[in-house]
Amino acid sequence: MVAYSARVDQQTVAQLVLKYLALEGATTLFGVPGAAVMHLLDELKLQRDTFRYIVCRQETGAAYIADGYSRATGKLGVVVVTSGPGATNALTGTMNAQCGGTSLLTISGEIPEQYFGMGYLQEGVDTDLDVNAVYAAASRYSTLVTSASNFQTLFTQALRDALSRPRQAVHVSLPDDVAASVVPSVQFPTSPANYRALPEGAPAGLVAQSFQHLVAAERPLIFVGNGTREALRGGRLLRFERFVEKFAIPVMTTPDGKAIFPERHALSLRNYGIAGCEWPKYWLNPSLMDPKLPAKYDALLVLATTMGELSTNKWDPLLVPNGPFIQVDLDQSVVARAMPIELGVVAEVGAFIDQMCALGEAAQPDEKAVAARRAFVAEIKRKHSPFADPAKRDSEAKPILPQALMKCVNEALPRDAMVFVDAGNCVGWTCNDLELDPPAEIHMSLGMGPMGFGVGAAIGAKLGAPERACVAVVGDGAFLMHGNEVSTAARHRIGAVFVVLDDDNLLMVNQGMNQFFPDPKVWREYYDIGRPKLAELAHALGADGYEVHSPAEMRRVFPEALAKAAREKKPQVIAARINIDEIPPYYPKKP
Ligand SMILES: Cc1ncc(C[n+]2csc(CCOP(=O)(O)OP(=O)(O)O)c2C)c(N)n1
Repeated sequence: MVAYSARVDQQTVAQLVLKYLALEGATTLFGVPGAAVMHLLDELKLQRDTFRYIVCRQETGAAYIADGYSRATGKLGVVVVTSGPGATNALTGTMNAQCGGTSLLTISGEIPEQYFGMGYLQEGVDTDLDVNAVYAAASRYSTLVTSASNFQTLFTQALRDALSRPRQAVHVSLPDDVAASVVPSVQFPTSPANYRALPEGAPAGLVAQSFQHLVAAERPLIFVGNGTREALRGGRLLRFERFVEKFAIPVMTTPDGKAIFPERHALSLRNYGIAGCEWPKYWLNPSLMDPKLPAKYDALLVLATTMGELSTNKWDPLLVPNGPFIQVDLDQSVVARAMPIELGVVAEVGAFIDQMCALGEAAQPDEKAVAARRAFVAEIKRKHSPFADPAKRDSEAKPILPQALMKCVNEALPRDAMVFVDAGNCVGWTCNDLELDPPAEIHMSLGMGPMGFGVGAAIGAKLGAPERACVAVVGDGAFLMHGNEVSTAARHRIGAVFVVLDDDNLLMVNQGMNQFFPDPKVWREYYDIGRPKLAELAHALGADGYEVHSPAEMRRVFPEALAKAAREKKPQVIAARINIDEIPPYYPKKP
């Protein structure tokens, strides 16, 4: 008989927690310790040959670090924090992981149950704060484990939800006395397959219908979202490339999905949406290329994007084709959420792509149509730069134009680098001015866009993938918000690299307010941040710090920092003084 579980005797709940995490391969945990989680912390210490508990500087940062770790490794990100303020601090990072599609488990300790409601320090159950309710409103699943007897049911539910597809964030509140309680005997699973399963299929009939729509169109387009990232890592990408080449179907991505499809591929229209590439609009509206051509393309296949504001240019009607609009997603709640479609397909996107490629391999394209499409995409690229302002990318001006800074970053990035983008103008500049191909990856968090995400995520990713260069592109304001985690990186010899857009301002908001309520001088002074010395701050936190003022300096310093990060496993912070007058292409150009 096959054993689905084995008997385990005399384990504490804390030991069982770690047994489950070991089963999931989740042996690196992040957080800030505290009293309400002490039995779990003690168990982590006792099992320190197996488990690594990375003590971070603040719990939100810990959750961003766990998020980056999960993105780089594919494993569950785990955050362990104390009750009360520890739990609430971790909330932003946890809800951001939910919104960004990362598997994240936040375990917050809770005070012993016998003291519920009595005014115990940092209680989060029966007083002003209800931690479980707070997390229930901000993540996929939140639970309070009230006894050893319900621990297994509740904890495996958390794992099932966190590691589902799409990936999600969950929370478990664990009172310290429950963590310490001994379970005389339980049946323990032998593999995660004993308590969770993943969706694998795609409905063949609907894939065939989608394929027919696509190949029958004159000007079809595929729109790739961040939800395809895992499916298109590795071998399947090559097959997908052959498919689009055979039928000459151009591919654009969302900003979060940037570079999942190689941006230098002949059929890549790069990223659409916020500060996107210049190319997609000419495909969406061919009459921009030639007034005799139609003002609309005629078929859209959307693969695994939630079609949020920044991915769709606020649901631009231009995105709606004059023909079939097909949306594929595993999460049926986002299919047709904000834009009506013709055909919705609930499917695992990898299976969908496999089946579509198989249909393509067996089919014969209309060679004339294929040649015409190929020529049209090539013409778009010949006539138009992908960048909003290509000359500025080449500028040697001082202070550095952000476009030129991105070019310097681009040129020195190793081919398998991972770039993490924070919230601020770093979004606009990376979206518009970086060009990347797999295996390089660029990660954003544009559902929530919290400041500090990129700082933490680059650290977690570097810990998870030490052989890859992990680079955060971040504003000075966000760096001040969560840059203390550089100290975590220094303490644990994590050589992440931080490129800080040093403009002495909360510039995205300054420029945004000025766009809607023009008053340039006042906004600039209002959101000025007092010229902090970021390179010195970096030194103080245990990193190497650099200040660069020109592209020439950046071309020298950035490769040096990358090399030092790899060689010495020491975080590197480059404060790049940029020109504050440059505005990313967020806003339509004034005529
Ligand atoms: C946690 C959080 N608070 C506030 C905001 C709103 N916000 C978006 S961008 C931005 C300015 C960021 O400043 P900085 O990091 O210096 O980047 P810059 O815009 O100057 O490039 C702010 C305050 C946010 N996204 N996240």
